[in-house]
Amino acid sequence: MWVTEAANGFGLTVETTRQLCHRVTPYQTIDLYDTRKVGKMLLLDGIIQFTEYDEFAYQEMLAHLPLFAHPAPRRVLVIGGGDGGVLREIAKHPEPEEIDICEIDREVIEAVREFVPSMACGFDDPRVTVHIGDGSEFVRTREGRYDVIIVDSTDPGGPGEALFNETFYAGMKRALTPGGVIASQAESIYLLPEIVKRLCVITNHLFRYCGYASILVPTYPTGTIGARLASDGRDVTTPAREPSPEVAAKLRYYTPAIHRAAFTVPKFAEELIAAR
Ligand code: SPD
Repeated sequence: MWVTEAANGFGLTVETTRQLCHRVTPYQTIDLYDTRKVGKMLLLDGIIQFTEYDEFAYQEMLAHLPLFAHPAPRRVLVIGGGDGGVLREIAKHPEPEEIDICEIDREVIEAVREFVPSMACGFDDPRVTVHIGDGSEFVRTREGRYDVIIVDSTDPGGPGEALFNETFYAGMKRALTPGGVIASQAESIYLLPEIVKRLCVITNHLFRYCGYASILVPTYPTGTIGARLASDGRDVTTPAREPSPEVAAKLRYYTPAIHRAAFTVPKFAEELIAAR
C-alpha cells in the first residue's frame, strides 16, 4: 500500500508493507507503518513525523545545534518530541544533569515505545523526567530554569498550534537561564515560507542572536526542514564547543562544520530570515 502525506498543495508517497498501529487520541490520529525502503514511519494527523531511514538528520540537528551553541548546558527541556528521538540525541551529551520533556499526547509515547525502540530508547536515560501536558502552559511555570529549550513540534494546525506564536516564545525566553538557547522545528523554506517568516519575526523581535539552519530530510515534503535557533547570550550559528571523540563517534549528521554551514540560507530566503 502506498501512503501519501498530502498537505499544503504537495504530496510525498511511501510504499508501506504493514500497518503497525492506528489510534485516534483526543489530540490527533497516530499511524505507524513498516515500509519497503525507509524502515518504520510515524504519521500524526497524516503528516510524516519520522522514518527510520533519515530521522537521524532531524533529531541530531534539533538537539546538537543548541547543545553545542551553549558553553555548558546543565538543564534541558524538550517540548513535544514524544517519539523520543530528540531525547536520544540529548542523552549522548554528558553535560546535562536534568532533561525534562513536556509532551501533550501520552499515546504517542506509548505507541513509539511499543513499536519503535530505536527512537523510544531516548526515554530510558535516568536524567529524563516526562511531563504530560501543554508545553505552552508548562514553560510559564519554569521561570529561569533551562539552559536549552528544544521545541520538537508538529506543524501548526493541530495540537502544535500553540507553539507557533509570540506568547509562547516570550514564555520560553522567561524560562531560560541567562545566555540560554532555544531551538525550534521551523518548517521548510520551500513548503511553508509564511510559517518560517512568522517564526523569524517573533524570534528577531525577542532575541539578540538568531539563525535558521537547513536540514536535509528526504522524507519530509521538499526534502528539507529548518531549525530556528535564538539566544541572548552568544552567536548561535557557530559552536561554543566541539564534540568529544566519544560523542562524535555516535553522530552521523552533526559536525562543527555543518553547524557553521547550515545557517547560510539561499538568496531567496534571506528576506524571510531577516523579517521583523
Ligand atoms: N512537517 C513535519 C514536521 C515534523 C516535525 N516533528 C518531527 C518529530 C520528530 N521527532
